[in-house]
Amino acid sequence: MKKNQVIATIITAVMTITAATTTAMTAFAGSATGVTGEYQEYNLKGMDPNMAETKPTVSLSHIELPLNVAQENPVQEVEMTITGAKLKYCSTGFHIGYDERLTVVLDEFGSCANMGPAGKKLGKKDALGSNNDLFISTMCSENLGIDGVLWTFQFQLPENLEVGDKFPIEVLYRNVNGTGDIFASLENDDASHLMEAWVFTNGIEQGYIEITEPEIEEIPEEEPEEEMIIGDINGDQIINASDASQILATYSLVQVGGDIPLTEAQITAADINKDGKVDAKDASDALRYYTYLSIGGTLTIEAFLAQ
Ligand SMILES: [Ca+2]
Ligand SMILES: [Ca+2]
Repeated sequence: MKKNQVIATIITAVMTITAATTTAMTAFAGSATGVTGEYQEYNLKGMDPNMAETKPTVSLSHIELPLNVAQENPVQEVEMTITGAKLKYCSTGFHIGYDERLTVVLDEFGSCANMGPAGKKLGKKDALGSNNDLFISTMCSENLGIDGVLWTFQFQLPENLEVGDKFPIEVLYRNVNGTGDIFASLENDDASHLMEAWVFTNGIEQGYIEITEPEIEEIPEEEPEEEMIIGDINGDQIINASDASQILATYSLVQVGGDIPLTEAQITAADINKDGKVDAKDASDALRYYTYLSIGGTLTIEAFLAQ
């Protein structure tokens, strides 16, 4: 096929979108999946797709979104990815049907689809249908289509999402008045026909956006607050000369510009007279109380200091 013929084919394919939409409306009214259009049968014309040398896969994203993530990000990008057809194709035309609850988000140029890296060298055309479908096509004067993301689409999710909602996005093969969707090489020869037959009978992986259980935000378990006895700065449950020493050492360290080497709880325990500072007075209170206990005293440290 000559370049001009290829372009003509593409243009014809683009032109048929209106007709295709009309067909879909009459052929199908609603479905369990939410895609309004139907997948028409591909006419094999006696070909066995298994004989194809090139067996590409055309897949649409499978997106599983926790409910809260979907609510925060209601616009989702869906990709159409080609695999197994590197430098084997140039002319393509696909109808994409999507769940009637989805809305296509047009870009700043008014396009309903954007070319991905796999189609970098290809000419392109996209058109939004009127029945929850769109049509995308490519052309080139060489087989410069490669593997990877060929197209991306942006869809807006509806409000009132629920866990378990599933929004299909599907390739819908269409043949409108003899002009079918295509996946072809420039040569458009028998190998190309077999490749296309494979794609439209075995090579489609349909896509969807599914809403899953909301993600529970992990709240880090708070460290249980250290229960410390006033005066017991080293936490061994007794108040003695060691505590007094450590309070004094802390005071000295701070006096020479060091950081207080104590936890919040230790600082609270060390500030025995509760004046907001850890200093020599606290150290001497600890030592006094220790001495008091050592000679048989039974009051709590608070009661002892209040004397
Ligand atoms: Ca102690
Ligand atoms: Ca103090």
